[in-house]
Amino acid sequence: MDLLTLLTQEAKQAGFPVAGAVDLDLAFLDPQATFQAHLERYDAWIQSGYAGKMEYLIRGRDRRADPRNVFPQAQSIFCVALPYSTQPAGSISPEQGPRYARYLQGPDYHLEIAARLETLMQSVQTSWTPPSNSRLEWKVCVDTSAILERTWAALGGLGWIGKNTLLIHPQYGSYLFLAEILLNQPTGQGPHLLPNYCGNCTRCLNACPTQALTQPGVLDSNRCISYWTLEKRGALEISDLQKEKIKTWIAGCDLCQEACPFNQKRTRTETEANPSSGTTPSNNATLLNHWLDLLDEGPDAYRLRIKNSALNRVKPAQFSRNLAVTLTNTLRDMTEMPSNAWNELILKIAERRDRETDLIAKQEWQRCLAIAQASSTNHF
Ligand code: B12
Ligand code: SF4
Ligand code: SF4
Repeated sequence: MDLLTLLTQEAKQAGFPVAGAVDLDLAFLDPQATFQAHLERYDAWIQSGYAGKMEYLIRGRDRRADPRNVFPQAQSIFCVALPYSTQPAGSISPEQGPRYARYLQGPDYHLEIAARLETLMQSVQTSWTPPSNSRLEWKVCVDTSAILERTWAALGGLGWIGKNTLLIHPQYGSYLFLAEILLNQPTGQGPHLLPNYCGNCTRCLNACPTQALTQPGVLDSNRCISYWTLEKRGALEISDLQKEKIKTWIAGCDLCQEACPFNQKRTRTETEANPSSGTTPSNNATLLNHWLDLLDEGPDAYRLRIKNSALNRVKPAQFSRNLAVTLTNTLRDMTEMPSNAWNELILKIAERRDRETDLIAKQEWQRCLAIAQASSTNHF
């Protein structure tokens, strides 16, 4: 069996229903120059300042320009996609608690996917004989390597890049994790793009509350809720009006994906066929979703809670800041709350502000307290 067929078969068995490969020299010599066009887009994006404070994207530019700068022996790249749960995470009711991005459900995907791909490669190594005088070598990348993951996935035929900038598979939609195996062997496969099925649709652009999608396929991170809540450390450096747009998204944002018809299609298929999803579904113990429980939680308890979750990217002070902002955003809507519940909430917010040691988060708690006091008086 040839290497690509074996890899694809093993990937399916390991739970990756979508996979494909590209040889690097075929991609670089492609007369359509698709890879070069993607790289130009990347450079233009960085030049526009759309990376915000994500300096690692600027630092890693040259590694992104050629995967051989990440793994010198690389001759091909095998790309996989793992669908994650389409079920909303956290609390759907703003009065009750915050929302989390869907991808945060279940264990940390970086570790889980890397472990699965390493096991897959051990199995491939035992059953595939490389050409004489060579041995199979590889490097597994999951999100954190300086690789243009969506570009390679698109070149490998896993999906197209939508107007929301995400890789979309016609059947699985965009609720997907992407990962790659850099291989020191060729697969014989050149770039093979899927058609772009976005057509005249602009639902994602319309659904984005902050106009972060400045034009189809271009995202300004400085305006993106996902960037603010997951990546931006310290002060948010945005206006109060922009803070209000965060609503109850405490970590990540799925609005430009919820709007996408290709994700709704998958949700429907799942309800009909109920196939097992790629990762473990919602776990409320990890994605704590009640305002009062969250108000009581200290930094150590937070660290323990998110230890095995991808939420560990969000540090305790950052999470505390996000909690203050999202709770503030719901206070004016808590019209039905009885006066004793308001008193309890205000007391807890004041205690949280007093306990907070991070200055930025403390400022957000002070703002939260002031708005809680004002909102409670309006209701009585
Ligand atoms: C930085 C980053 C972010 C930033 C910036 C997002 C962005 N759109 O670039 C922020 C923090 C905002 C973010 C948010 C999210 N992210 Co993110 N992020 C990344 C990361 C680390 C790098 C992305 C990057 O290089 N951006 C640079 C810009 C220039 O990329 P771009 O606009 O998409 O354009 C590139 C290509 O898509 C292509 N291209 C796009 N359109 C077109 C059109 C044409 C004509 C051409 C020729 C080329 C082209 O050219 C560019 C060069 O590669 C990747 C992992 C990785 N190593 O790649 C994950 C990754 C993109 N993120 C992911 C996820 C899940 C998310 C969120 C959904 C999380 C959430 N729920 O909050 C959101 C989605 C927001 C959104 N609409 O993009 C997944 C996406 C999976 C998928 N189906 O595509 C990735 C791949 C991680 C992973 N391994 O699974 N993310
Ligand atoms: S993740 Fe949210 S804020 Fe960012 S582009 Fe999508 S809808 Fe807009
Ligand atoms: S919402 Fe419409 S335009 Fe946006 S990515 Fe999905 S299909 Fe494309």
